Amino acid sequence: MKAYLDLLEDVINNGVVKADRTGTGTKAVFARQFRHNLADGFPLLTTKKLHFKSIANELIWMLNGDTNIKWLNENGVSIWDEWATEDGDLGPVYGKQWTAWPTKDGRTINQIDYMVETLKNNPNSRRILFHGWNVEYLPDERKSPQENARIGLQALPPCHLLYQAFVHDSRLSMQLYIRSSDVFLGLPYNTAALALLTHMLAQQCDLIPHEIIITTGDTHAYSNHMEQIQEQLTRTPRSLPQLKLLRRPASIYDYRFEDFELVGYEPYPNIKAPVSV
Ligand code: UFP
Repeated sequence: MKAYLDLLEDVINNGVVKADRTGTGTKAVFARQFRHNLADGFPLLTTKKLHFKSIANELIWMLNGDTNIKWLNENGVSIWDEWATEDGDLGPVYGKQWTAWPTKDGRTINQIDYMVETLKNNPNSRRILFHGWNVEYLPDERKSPQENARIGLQALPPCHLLYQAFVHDSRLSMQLYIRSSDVFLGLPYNTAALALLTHMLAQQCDLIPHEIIITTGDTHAYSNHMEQIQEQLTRTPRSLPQLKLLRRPASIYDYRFEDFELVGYEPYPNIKAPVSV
């Protein structure tokens, strides 16, 4: 994951000082891209320990179209808690747009079904993608996340927006566009989740997982993450773990955390850093 550490250095060295919504302040560069070949291992950072269970369960939750934190909490994931209403609701966030995008005549469209079907039946298509940025449901920025969720808007607008697949020689590559990327806390999660989704889609569609490419828009390091980033840059990456899929579930919606085994994940200790809400 040298590409990731290079990106951290890029943001630190070339970032402009930029105020942001949270009031914390950032150093930011605009528009970056990095790629990783999944044949080289599963891209879970080794230079600090990541909680793979949160990453996997959040992805399973999104694929199931769930937008309430109850199931996440029951499965040991608390990353969405600050944004939910007292009932645990987040409004029509990722999972809703991915699997039940509402239409003007009251139907819903499952973009994940479309993705799987097209990968199986028309892998040369240049239209194999799904999108989370449904402008009708973006939050009203004058309201709190909870107020937005209560009136049927998203508690948070999506950060990872647009997922596109490319198939050649039965090898599946995936590109993800992230409009706003917190390089220290968010990006390692987003990278591992994209890799996991690529493995799952490949398994379901009899393809070989190949490359993942992440393209970021506002690519930033928060001013209160600088020491943590310097610490991380002193660490030499170790060899990446391998991901094993222990079962072939009936569909992309039927994975459980127990279906994944990470072999050889030996990271440095986690580095704590404050989240700007
Ligand atoms: N963020 C990520 N990745 C995510 C996610 C959030 O990096 O998957 F959900 C970060 C980016 C930014 C903040 O620092 O969360 C969102 O704030 P804003 O909506 O103002 O871009």
